[in-house]
Amino acid sequence: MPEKLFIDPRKTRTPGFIKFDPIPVNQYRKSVADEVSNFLKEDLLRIYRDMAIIREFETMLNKIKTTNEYNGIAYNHPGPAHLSIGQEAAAVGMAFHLDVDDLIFGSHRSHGEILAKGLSAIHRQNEDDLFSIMTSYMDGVTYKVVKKNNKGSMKDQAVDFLLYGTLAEIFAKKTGFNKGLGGSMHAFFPPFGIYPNNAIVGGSGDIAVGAALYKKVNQKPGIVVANIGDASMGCGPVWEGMVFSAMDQFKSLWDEPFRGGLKIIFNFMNNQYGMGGQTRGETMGYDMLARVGAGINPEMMHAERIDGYNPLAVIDAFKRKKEILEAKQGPVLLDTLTYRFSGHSPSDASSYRSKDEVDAWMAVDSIVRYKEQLIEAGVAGKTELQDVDQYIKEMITRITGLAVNDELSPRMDLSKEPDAIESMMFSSGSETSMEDRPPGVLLSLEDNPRLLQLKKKERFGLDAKGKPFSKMKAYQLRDGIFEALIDRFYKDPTLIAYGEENREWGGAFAVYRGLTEALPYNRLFNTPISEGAIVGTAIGYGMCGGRVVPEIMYCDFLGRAGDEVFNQLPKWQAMSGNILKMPVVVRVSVGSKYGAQHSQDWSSLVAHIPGLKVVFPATPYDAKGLMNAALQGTDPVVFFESQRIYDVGELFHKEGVPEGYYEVPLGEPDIKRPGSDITILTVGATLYTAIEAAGQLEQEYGLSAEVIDARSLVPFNYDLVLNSVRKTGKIVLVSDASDRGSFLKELAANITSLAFDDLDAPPVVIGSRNWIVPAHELEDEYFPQAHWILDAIHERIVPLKNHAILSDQSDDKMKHNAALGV
Ligand SMILES: Cc1ncc(C[n+]2csc(CCOP(=O)(O)OP(=O)(O)O)c2C)c(N)n1
Ligand SMILES: [Mg+2]
Repeated sequence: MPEKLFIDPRKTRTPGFIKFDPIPVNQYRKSVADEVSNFLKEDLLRIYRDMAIIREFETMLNKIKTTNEYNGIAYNHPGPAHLSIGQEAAAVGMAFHLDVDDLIFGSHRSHGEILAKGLSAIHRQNEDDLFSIMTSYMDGVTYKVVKKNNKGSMKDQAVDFLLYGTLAEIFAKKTGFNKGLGGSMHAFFPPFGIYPNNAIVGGSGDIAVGAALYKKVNQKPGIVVANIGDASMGCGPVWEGMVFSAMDQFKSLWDEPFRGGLKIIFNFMNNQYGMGGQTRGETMGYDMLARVGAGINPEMMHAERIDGYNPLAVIDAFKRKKEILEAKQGPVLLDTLTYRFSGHSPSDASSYRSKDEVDAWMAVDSIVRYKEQLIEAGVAGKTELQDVDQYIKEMITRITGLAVNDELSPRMDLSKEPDAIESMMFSSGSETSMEDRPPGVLLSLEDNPRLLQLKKKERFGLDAKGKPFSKMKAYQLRDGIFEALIDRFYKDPTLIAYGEENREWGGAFAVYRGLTEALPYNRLFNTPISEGAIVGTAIGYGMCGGRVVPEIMYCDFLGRAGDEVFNQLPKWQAMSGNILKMPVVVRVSVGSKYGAQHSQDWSSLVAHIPGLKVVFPATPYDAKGLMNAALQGTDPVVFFESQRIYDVGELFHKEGVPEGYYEVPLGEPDIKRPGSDITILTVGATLYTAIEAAGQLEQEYGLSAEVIDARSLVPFNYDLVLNSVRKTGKIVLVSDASDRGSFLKELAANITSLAFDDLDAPPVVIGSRNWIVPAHELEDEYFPQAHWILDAIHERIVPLKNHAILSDQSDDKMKHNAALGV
């Protein structure tokens, strides 16, 4: 099925010009007096109240950070507090028109946005809904503290609840919105549409796009706003997120009702500084941030610079931009101009800017100016607004008192509950489907051309005489992954898969052949070459409640998705206090033949990161069973697949690969060849190297080797391996990962500790060389070979009679190489 667009050389080679439309800059100049007839009085007052609440909240934190005291309440907060004093109008203006279903994502400086969106959500919800949210969220733990100390209306209590939940979270209290595991830079509260804030600059730039994708694919109401700083414009995830969000296919190839632009606003909270670097005039060259929209799509992302010092200008812009999104014309870029009076953090000496500059912005302080306008327009009197200020001070004082109180607001006691964080690293769910509705498919399963082909294949790879079937005839490892995936696509309507060349191409290495015919674009699509956004959007999609399989074409490209894989995917379940789930299975194909940047096995790097499950199947039976288990779970799984064995048949599971559904549990190694004299534990494709070595050991030296396939790196149940070592007293561990720092060293160290008395010699680890991967023709000198295993056994475990050494596997060689750093 070729692509739909015919690329006509005559048309594409025609001369012309690219034309840009003007990008509006600060076009809204109205004041309260101009708008008084267009707003309810209570709304105009609410704008003031919300800005003043944020100002007082941040002022309180600033005092606590700098003087350890606020209104007579003493407290020491050693953690971070990136304050947004000065930026209140931008936050409140952003939230004013957002519904509860509209989601915001943010940054390290997002307290103001949390409060603004929360206050807007409280305003929009009825008392019953608020009561139900507060009593059910974390079993009402947060609400209990608030309720005791506020006997006011449900809405009043809800405001206390918002302030308290946020502040307790900032102070790392168990009663905070994320049980204190998120803290200042990551606090969030999904029931009010407040999604993760991210301490990695630009981290929300692609995750938020995934949330918008979730809404589009699953037809959920609402838009998504990524509140990110101006300096994040220099970050890869932000660019990748914008490019991904503007893909032509949304408007051209996706079927109704999925067709149309993503409903996302990249709202750059442009306070004109990074930490101290000026984003205009120093660290970037865009002159005006809004200009960048012109580089993304012909609509120029409907980019605009707006005056974030006038809340009415921001409200006006969000109203107009929301309409654009609802008309499916997104994405949108807003350059919301603002300024922070506070330092980057309270310890900031502001050496990078002049006092004159700060004074000039303070002179146009949006809260002071708006207050004057309310009075000038006759909306409120001076004393009425003073009363509001007084009320807010009392409220923040009351909330601060509650949050610093260690009895009412305890911290997690890890000496009494040592497993508290441990138990939150994974959600460990088992969900056949993330939502109950029919899946969108184009074909019945019975008619799928690949499944029909597979019916003719041999599901056990050896014939009656033990001879392997031809590659054409044998059911292959790639078929196992395909069968698991297509099965889940027909069970879980939220499941989507995407990556580079996933559709017509059939996915990397033909794993997805047969899916294009079965699935509409909204469930299987090609992405830009944006590995960061491929994983980052999947994270956003997963945390919103969908199941997703992003694909990384070569393991070597994982580096491009480094932040997403190392910092985002593994952490949000625990950092949310287990509020979020992350049913994301990242398929990573491990290459060979293509040299230094296409052939590395980085499974060890991934296994090092807490919060990820890591599997590496080596047989068709395990590939299907492990993929089924990964897809049934609710945790992030990095699923490694070796290109060298995509076409192997099933050589171990005598009954063949079942046509029906079964799971191979994550974390359970498997004996692939029983033996009694020595154990060989393998990861991934080295299973076959070890089987070859085991054959030679038996034939040439009369040694019986037990070969165990690890199958998973994380989790890992040691029992099977320990039983084997108890029997053999010897173990060799083999994987294609580079030897230095390989995950095998972790396994070896633990086996030494757990089975010390059973071992005749220390475990021996064999990995690839600590080199660049050379050309295919030289690969045998790089990847572990069967004779390396024999040489290592001979040199380091037990001498093999008359053995001729072909490679140097001695301790001396290892020591020599370590000294050289290779
Ligand atoms: C990836 C990354 N690099 C650097 C930092 C350190 N850092 C924290 S905030 C910040 C400046 C961010 O500026 P901007 O995005 O404009 O947001 P603002 O602080 O102005 O709100 C930097 C460099 C970080 N947290 N993450
Ligand atoms: Mg900034």
